[in-house]
Amino acid sequence: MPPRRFQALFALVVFIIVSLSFYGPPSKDSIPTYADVADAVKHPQAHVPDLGDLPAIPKPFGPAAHKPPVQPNSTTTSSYRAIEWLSDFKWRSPFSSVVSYDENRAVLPPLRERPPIYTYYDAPGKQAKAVAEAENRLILAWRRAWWAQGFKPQVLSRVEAMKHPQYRLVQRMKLEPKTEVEIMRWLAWGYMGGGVLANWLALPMAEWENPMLTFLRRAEYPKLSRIQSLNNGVFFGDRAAVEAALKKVVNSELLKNVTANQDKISQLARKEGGAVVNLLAPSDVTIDKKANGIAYYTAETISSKYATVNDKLANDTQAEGLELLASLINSHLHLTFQEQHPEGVAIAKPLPKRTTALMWEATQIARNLTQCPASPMPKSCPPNRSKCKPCDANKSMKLQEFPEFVNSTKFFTIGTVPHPYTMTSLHYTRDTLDTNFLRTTVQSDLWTKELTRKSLGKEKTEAYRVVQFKELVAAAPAHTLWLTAERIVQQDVDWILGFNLPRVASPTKEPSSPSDVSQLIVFPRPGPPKPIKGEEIPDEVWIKKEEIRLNKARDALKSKAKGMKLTVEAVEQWHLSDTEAWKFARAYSARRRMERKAWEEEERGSAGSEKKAGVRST
Ligand SMILES: *[C@@H]1O[C@H](CO)[C@@H](O)[C@H](O)[C@H]1NC(C)=O
Ligand SMILES: *[C@@H]1O[C@H](CO)[C@@H](O)[C@H](O)[C@H]1NC(C)=O
Ligand SMILES: *[C@@H]1O[C@H](CO)[C@@H](O)[C@H](O)[C@H]1NC(C)=O
Ligand SMILES: *[C@@H]1O[C@H](CO)[C@@H](O)[C@H](O)[C@H]1NC(C)=O
Ligand SMILES: *[C@@H]1O[C@H](CO)[C@@H](O)[C@H](O)[C@H]1NC(C)=O
Ligand SMILES: *[C@@H]1O[C@H](CO)[C@@H](O)[C@H](O)[C@H]1NC(C)=O
Ligand SMILES: CC(=O)N[C@H]1CO[C@H](CO)[C@@H](O)[C@@H]1O
Repeated sequence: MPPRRFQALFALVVFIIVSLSFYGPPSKDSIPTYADVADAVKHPQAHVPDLGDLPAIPKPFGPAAHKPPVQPNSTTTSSYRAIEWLSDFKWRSPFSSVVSYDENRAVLPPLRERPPIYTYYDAPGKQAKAVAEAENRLILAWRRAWWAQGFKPQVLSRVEAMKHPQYRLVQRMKLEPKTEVEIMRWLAWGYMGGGVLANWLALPMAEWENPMLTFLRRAEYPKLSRIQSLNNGVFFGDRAAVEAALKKVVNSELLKNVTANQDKISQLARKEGGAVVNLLAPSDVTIDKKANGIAYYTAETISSKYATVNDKLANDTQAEGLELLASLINSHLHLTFQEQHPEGVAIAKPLPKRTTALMWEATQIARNLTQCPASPMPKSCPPNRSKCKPCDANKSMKLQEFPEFVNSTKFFTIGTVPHPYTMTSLHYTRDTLDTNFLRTTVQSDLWTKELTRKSLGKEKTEAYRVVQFKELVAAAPAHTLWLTAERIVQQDVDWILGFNLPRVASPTKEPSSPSDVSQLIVFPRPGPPKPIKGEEIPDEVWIKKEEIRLNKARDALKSKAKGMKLTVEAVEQWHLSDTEAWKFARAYSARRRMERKAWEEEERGSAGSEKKAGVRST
């Protein structure tokens, strides 16, 4: 090793060479003087040049900085550009890139924890295919309704029960089938570690804030409980509570000699709460009284209230009966939604003059949403709300267009968030945009400004508007639905709402049946909404032109050509808030879609998956 002072000298020489080669010959005053060098040689520690503080040396190889680590599953492809997001508590910042350090990455609120809710379905060995499929569709409806209410539904079967340590013991008891299924159900539940256990005919039918649903969403159930008047429809309790109960049941006196106690056991099984609850002491199971949020379609309820369905179920037309039941349940879910929005559906259509084509998809959804649901008994009410207001086709839910967002939860608002390129191109009727045109003519952030003009007032800043918009998109319960203009198919709507939108309508103005033998009654589809006050119904020719322009804008956004990319970038820079709103809405729905897809994948093998219900073939 050369002595210290030589190291310092060597470093100094390297420094000079590096500087020379990157910055050319030095100016006079940056050359070290004789005194500097002599000083450096005398006191080497003080003068070792700190290469880290040099002005950024151009690095010809590799990127200048590392990208911050990316959260798993936070990217998805789209035909425009990758949709990327970061889930973070700082999502209320007006501009995502400040938090995510990435122009394209939107900052979303952390995903809401979904408490699991379980149901038990043990498919009988021999079953007609039509019946099995119909049952799967009912379970699918159950899953969808609970998913929309913020839960993570999971369908259990004997497979989970078999993994419970007590399974063999119970199986050897040779109980009668009904009692055995009830205990198996509990074993499967215990194996999953407690939580909420529901029958697959018990569905949430209430507003998001309903006390029962809110309570269940909190996922804290220290005491084993059942819900009053729901029989064995819904139980909740944590792992310890469920395991303790199971232990007591398995060791109960009556089960010691099943043959001797057959009659007593089957009597207990018929009592309110089911076999397990009645094998326990009354003090072991708390009874919760906040029952009205859950509709339970028991056999007794169906036979007493829904005769049309019951007739079909009772005779050898079971598959048909189950289909009718699925329609009935779907209609009740839809009805509950309609009742929660007494002012009807609002379409937020800022800048209404040239955005009719843009709003097409939103209008389709809004029309189907205001249609009366298809049902075998249109006048019937859900079992937990005997005083509902059935849908009346003569006075169906209101459907209106507004040029701005109306801030009221009495409306359900549907909007379409356009990319600023799309919006600018439509609003200024220009097929191509350039920077010059932007600077001279285009008003920035038109869309967010117009959308919130009334609800937030004129004097608020752009940043404030964007944050309020983000709050709307991410709100729970959501009273709004935001589509993005550039996505053409909207597959997830049913999962967001929790029921199937009507896809069939009566061809005439009167209710009718899809066929002569069908018991189902379908209703006419509401027409498009009246135009906004002061606006005229645009000509077909105009709408056609808008459509063409919309497609051109979609192509422009997809374009890989450099010039086009620069233009799109310039437009985004010009409309910072509109771009942010678009990025946020797009990433929010992409993440929601991904969350659901991942869950569907997990549930693929279980009853009630989209695959088993024949809804989607893959
Ligand atoms: C169960 O009860 C029956 C009838 O009382 C009796 O014959 C049988 O021995 C009992 N079995 C056991 C295992 O105790
Ligand atoms: C089903 O059977 C009941 C009697 O068991 C009968 O009254 C009813 O009309 C039947 N329904 C149908 C659709 O066949
Ligand atoms: C709806 O209106 C039509 C005629 O306009 C009438 O025949 C029908 O009874 C009405 N339906 C209801 C449910 O009031
Ligand atoms: C809607 O109203 C609430 C409460 O009055 C307010 O906090 C929120 O900013 C409003 N949102 C919009 C987008 O106008
Ligand atoms: C709305 O209903 C019509 C038929 O009435 C159907 O063709 C269309 O696919 C439905 N749209 C949605 C989004 O459900
Ligand atoms: C990411 O997605 C894959 C497949 O959908 C899933 O298996 C994995 O658990 C996910 N990772 C996280 C951290 O969510
Ligand atoms: C008002 C009303 O009908 N409430 C019912 C809701 O559902 C439960 C269980 O089915 C009934 O016990 C309530 O009477």
